[in-house]
Parts: sequence; structure tokens; C-alpha cells
Amino acid sequence: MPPDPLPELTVHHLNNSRSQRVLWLIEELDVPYTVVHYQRDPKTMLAPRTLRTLHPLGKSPVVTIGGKTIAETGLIIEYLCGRYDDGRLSPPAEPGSLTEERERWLYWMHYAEGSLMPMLLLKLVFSRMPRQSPRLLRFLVNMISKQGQQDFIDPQLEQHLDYLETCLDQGAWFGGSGFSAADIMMSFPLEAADRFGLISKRTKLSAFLARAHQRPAYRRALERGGPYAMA
Ligand SMILES: N[C@@H](CCC(=O)N[C@@H](CS)C(=O)NCC(=O)O)C(=O)O
Repeated sequence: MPPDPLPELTVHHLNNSRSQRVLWLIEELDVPYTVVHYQRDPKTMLAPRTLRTLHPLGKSPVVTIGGKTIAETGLIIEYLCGRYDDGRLSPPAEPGSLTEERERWLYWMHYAEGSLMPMLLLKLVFSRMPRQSPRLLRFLVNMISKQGQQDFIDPQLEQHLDYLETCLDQGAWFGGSGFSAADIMMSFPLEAADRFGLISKRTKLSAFLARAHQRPAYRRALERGGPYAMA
């Protein structure tokens, strides 16, 4: 009997976005896939409304696989690893128990979007506020934006990034002794932090990003995804 054909896998990819990580993961897994491209509105940076036909929030990434539609990067990555990974990119899930290796891997899988990204999003919103406010209010908005960043966002980000720098003391990658999908999850917030100039003074995080960007699958994902301002 011929083997079952692989279900068709499609990535709904928004330019300069988190979905770049999904392309990278699939390249690492070496699974065939199709990319449907969406472009952000250059003014608002929002995704086109057509993405809402796939999921009510209209965010990217979304993948469709064998008639199923899945949103949320972490879920997509966990699902694709469960389905296609042979143990290179994710420690096995043991029913009824949580091994130390799996716990560490899951920690970074969740931390990336749950703890680090919200701080970076706050930084992005606060730093854009003055430019996007009416001219008359700009001076005031600028003051509020600066104060918010200074009092809360910047110290929080420093604390996170200092912590992450020490986490790489024991090894080159976050999820364990070798490269894993947890490093793919961590790449996007660290690339975003780099855009704010927060990475270059941290040698281990800088080296992490350089190593990630040199991976052949990362480079192939860039070719599939099109221009990516974060790398
Ligand atoms: N936590 C979600 C976040 C999804 C998300 O906000 N995606 C952004 C791209 S980085 C987006 O679609 N932005 C366009 C918009 O909000 O219209 C995930 O990781 O999938």
C-alpha cells in the first residue's frame, strides 16, 4: 500500500510578522507547504480584512491543514511538532507526566508570547503614540509616552532581557542542550527587542540571534516569506 499522502498545509503569512516563525519551523521540519501572502496596511500596520474569513480576529499566523484551521503561533508550532517532528525540535510529550526537558521547552514556548511579547508591544505602542497623535496634542502625548516607557516599560524590558541573557549561560539555546522549536518561538520577540536597540549590549542574546539567522532553514523561510524587516 502506498503511504498516506501528507495533508495539504497552507500558511497564511502576513509580511513582517510572527508568521515568519511558522515558515521557519516548517522549513526545519522539511514538510511541503503553500504560502498565501497578506500585506499590512502601510499606515495602520493592520492585517487586511480578508484574514478574518479564516479567524474572527484576522491575525497572522493562521494555518490550514487537512481541512482544519489553526491560529496562535504557539499552538501551531506545538501541533506541527507533535505531528511531524521526530524528536529533533521538541521533547516528546509523555502522557500523565511532565519531564524536566519537556517543562523547560514548554516554558519558553509560552513565555515568548505570554510574557515577553506584551512588553514589546507596549513599547511599540507607546513609542508610536506621539507620531500618531494630533499635532496640537503632540507635546503632551510625547510626555506621557516618555513617562510610561521610563517608569514601567523600559525597566520591565531590562529585567526580562537581563534574565534571558543569564539563561543562556548554560548553553546556546533556550529549550535544552540543542536547538529546538522553543528557540523559534523566542526568535520573534528577541528580533523585536533588537529593533529597539536592546540586544547589542547583551553578548549572549546577540550571539543567539546570529546563530538563529545563520540556520539554512531560517534563510529558506525568508525566501518563502518575502522581505522581513526584523532580521
Ligand atoms: N499571539 C498571537 C498574536 C497574533 C498577532 O497579533 N499577529 C500580528 C502579526 S505579528 C497581526 O496579525 N497583526 C495585524 C493586525 O493586528 O491586524 C500569535 O502569536 O499568533
